[in-house]
Amino acid sequence: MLNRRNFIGTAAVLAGATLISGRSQAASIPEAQTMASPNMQPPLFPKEGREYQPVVTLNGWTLPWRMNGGWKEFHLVAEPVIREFAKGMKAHLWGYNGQSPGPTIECVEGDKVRIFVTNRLPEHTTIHWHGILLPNGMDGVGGLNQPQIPSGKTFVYEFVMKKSGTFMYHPHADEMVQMAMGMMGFFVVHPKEPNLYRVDRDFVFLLNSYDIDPGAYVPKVMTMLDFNLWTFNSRVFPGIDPIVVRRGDRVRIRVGNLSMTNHPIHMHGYDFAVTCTDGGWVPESARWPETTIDVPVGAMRAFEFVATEPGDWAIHCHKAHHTMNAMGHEVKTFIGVNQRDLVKRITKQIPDYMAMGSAGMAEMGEMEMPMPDNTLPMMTGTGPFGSLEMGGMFTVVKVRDGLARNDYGDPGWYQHPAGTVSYEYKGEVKTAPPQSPEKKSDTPAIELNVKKPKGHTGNH
Ligand SMILES: [Cu+2]
Repeated sequence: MLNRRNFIGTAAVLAGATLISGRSQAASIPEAQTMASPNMQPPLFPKEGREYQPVVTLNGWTLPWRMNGGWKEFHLVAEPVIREFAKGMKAHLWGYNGQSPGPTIECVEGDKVRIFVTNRLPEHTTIHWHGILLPNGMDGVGGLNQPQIPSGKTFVYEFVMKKSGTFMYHPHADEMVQMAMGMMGFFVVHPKEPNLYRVDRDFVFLLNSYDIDPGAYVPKVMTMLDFNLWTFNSRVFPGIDPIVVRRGDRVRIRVGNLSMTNHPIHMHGYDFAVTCTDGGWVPESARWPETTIDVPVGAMRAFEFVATEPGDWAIHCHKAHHTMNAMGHEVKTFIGVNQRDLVKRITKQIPDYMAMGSAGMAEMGEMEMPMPDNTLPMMTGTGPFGSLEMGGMFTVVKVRDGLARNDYGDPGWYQHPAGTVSYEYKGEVKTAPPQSPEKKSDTPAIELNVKKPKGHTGNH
């Protein structure tokens, strides 16, 4: 008998059948793909479905998919991974499909997407699809929208891409631990109309930070502020891929921040327009110019420019500590201190003691010190003119003439045209005597008319 309750139930099932028909198709699962290399993989051009210019993930890759009865099917595997941060240092992280961050997921506005998530972590997890408009039960907050995915189980997420844009994915289960361990990825949805917002080169990377003691392999998950490794896609300079651009190309760079502090990302050589946030595309009339874009915590910012100026242009976080690798923040500042006498006395007690930083710390960029296994120098990297004295969130936008379309291979260092590099002045250097307000000058000195109160002692 069809009572009201049954009827509503049947209707709901029928409605579900037209919109989300998954269950029987979801009985077969695409084989999970994994990536063994931390190197940038070529963009994944779609073999079927709507056409788009695929993104390139710095030191990353894009998750392959298959079509199944009108659904684009992906298979993510949450699992422990070993990620190389740069040559000489590996970290034991949690990630997806062999790497951390996980592979970039790409699809098209209007696509019906089915994502299988297999949990191979030692504890439960979920995935939240940051910024994507979807049914509440697909939002991935463990305990609120779904039960957590237990170890060894696979859950299925199904939703229709309502809009194009730049989104992210990460767990919403034991979040503090799982995100500190590196679980995150990019989710790019291309516009249905392939020429809308089209660019020639489209780069993505995530900002994250880790606290890994020199010689250790596992990040300290309780750290809230004092991280020692600041990463683009869980890589540090000089391990980060250059952003290789053909001169004249229109370029988009999408930067997501799933770390615990903001990162002002500064690019040299250009001004750029901010064109997209994780909330959507910025209307053309509302785009604004910047040379630094602050990427807030839990947000994405995309910017675009036309690569008219050839060269090797730095791109980096503008917080100076974020372009350093592992260091102790307890190191004392010795600038201007003559440490010679001090060193004599200390070496009596500690023979290996080394005085550091009397004239700044640039010398550390070149110093070859014995280091514990599995760590990186605080500042490192060599360019065509010597030590770069950088680490962490730093890489180079390499704009070159004559690259092939979609060629992202490193072209080497920029060859400067003759007479275009800063050079040493060989003449005599003179210094004018310091100006002082007591001296009569053309411009009258401003008099400060401050009356001292009676009995004022000068100190409070
Ligand atoms: Cu930063």
